[in-house]
Amino acid sequence: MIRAALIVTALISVTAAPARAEDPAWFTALDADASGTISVAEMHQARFERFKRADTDRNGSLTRKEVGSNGNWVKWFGWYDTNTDDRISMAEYEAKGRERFLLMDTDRDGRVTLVEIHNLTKAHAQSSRTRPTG
Ligand SMILES: [Ca+2]
Ligand SMILES: [Ca+2]
Ligand SMILES: [Ca+2]
Repeated sequence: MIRAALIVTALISVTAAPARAEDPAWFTALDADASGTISVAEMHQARFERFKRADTDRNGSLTRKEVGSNGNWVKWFGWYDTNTDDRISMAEYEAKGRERFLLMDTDRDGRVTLVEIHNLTKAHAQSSRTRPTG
């Protein structure tokens, strides 16, 4: 679970623009209906569009060449590519997206709020400070 929190925090930090801490730009960008929560559908839509933009040859998978110099993709390429065939398929991308959403949706109501993200970040900060063994 600590490892999961680490992944989420790392993903948040690479996605996040240096906006106001209480209202990050990436959150408002994802929150299409400005409800203050991100639903699975909103998350899915945003992620799908990002994938489509990167998939320049439109074959439904991303190669290292396609992700090119995009730092976030390059950094997380191996994490997304679960079957290590050196390409990220839509299915792999979706699976990781769901995994990430579930990690952030701590009360499992199908929506991610800023409070949940803040609690997660705080929990991570605390676990780093106390340096648990194992
Ligand atoms: Ca492609
Ligand atoms: Ca793959
Ligand atoms: Ca929730």
